Amino acid sequence: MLLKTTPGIKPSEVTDKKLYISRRQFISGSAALIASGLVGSSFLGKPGDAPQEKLAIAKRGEYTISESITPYEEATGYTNFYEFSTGKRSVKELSKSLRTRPWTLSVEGLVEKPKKYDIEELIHMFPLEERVYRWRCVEAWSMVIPWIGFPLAGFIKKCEPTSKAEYVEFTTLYDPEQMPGQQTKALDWPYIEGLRLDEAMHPLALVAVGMYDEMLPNQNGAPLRLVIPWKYGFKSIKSIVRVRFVEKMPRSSWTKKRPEEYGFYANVNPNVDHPRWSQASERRIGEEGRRKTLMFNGYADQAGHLYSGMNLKKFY
Ligand SMILES: Nc1nc2c(c(=O)[nH]1)N[C@H]1C(S)=C(S)[C@@H](COP(=O)(O)O)O[C@H]1N2
Ligand SMILES: [Mo]
Repeated sequence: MLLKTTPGIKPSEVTDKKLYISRRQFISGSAALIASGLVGSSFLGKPGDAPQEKLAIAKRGEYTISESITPYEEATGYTNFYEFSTGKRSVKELSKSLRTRPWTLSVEGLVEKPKKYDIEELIHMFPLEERVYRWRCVEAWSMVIPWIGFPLAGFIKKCEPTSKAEYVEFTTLYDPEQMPGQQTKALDWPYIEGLRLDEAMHPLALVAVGMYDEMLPNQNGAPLRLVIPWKYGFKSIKSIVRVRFVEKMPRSSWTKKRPEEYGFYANVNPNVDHPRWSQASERRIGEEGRRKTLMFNGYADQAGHLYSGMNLKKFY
């Protein structure tokens, strides 16, 4: 049932990585940074062009796929983060000044172990693995991104949800001074997302703290965000400050905004059109033409069983 493990890195990926590393070395003027592990936080959350700190990765995750990786510049330059802007190419610049240290993640609700976690504690709590995942936005573009993080399931186990907990709700930082998009009515703030507890416990669900060997850049959701690869991108909430275990299905920001367009489940599904466009195909960023969208974004063998017996046209 598991995805095939990639035995090595493809030559195309190696080229991409070398390219961006040498570019970054050039910017920083320091090769030492490249060699540094998970130490020293002087660069973290620092505004300006400070390069991202490298992350020490414990292992390559078993769920990694072997498709060509999207160029770093696209994955970090074409981002959705409405707290900063609805313009995908504007977020990178506008999010530079977001302070990601100190950062606290609060665990609340139906759990035996409610707790406020400091981000440093969280990052060091589990071995970090790299997982190359297909990434699909509801707007019909896709990427392939090497995320770095730890399984959400392991973290949830630590929280010890009670038997009453059916769903997990996630909340993004609310700070309109730092996040100018929150001064607009683009969405109902703060950004909220949710998962059924069994979805959240699925081994593919990742808490990402990095990508492409580095700490997460602000525009991609620093210091920690979800990555749920079988769902549309909007389920993968960025810059999380609160995890709450609840009995009832959380009302996410997107389902509040347009319930007829964005459902709670948001599983990638080529057979269910978005009211304003088809979901049958996608544009892979960096490629010519379009490709057919795969059921559950290609993760049907792994995650499909979570929805057996459900009408996926009704529960979109
Ligand atoms: N807090 C927050 N999380 C968010 C968003 C957002 O606007 N705010 N956008 C979502 C959408 S629509 C997508 S496609 C992905 C994009 O992630 P990426 O920019 O890292 O590729 O983040 C999701 N998480
Ligand atoms: Mo999206």
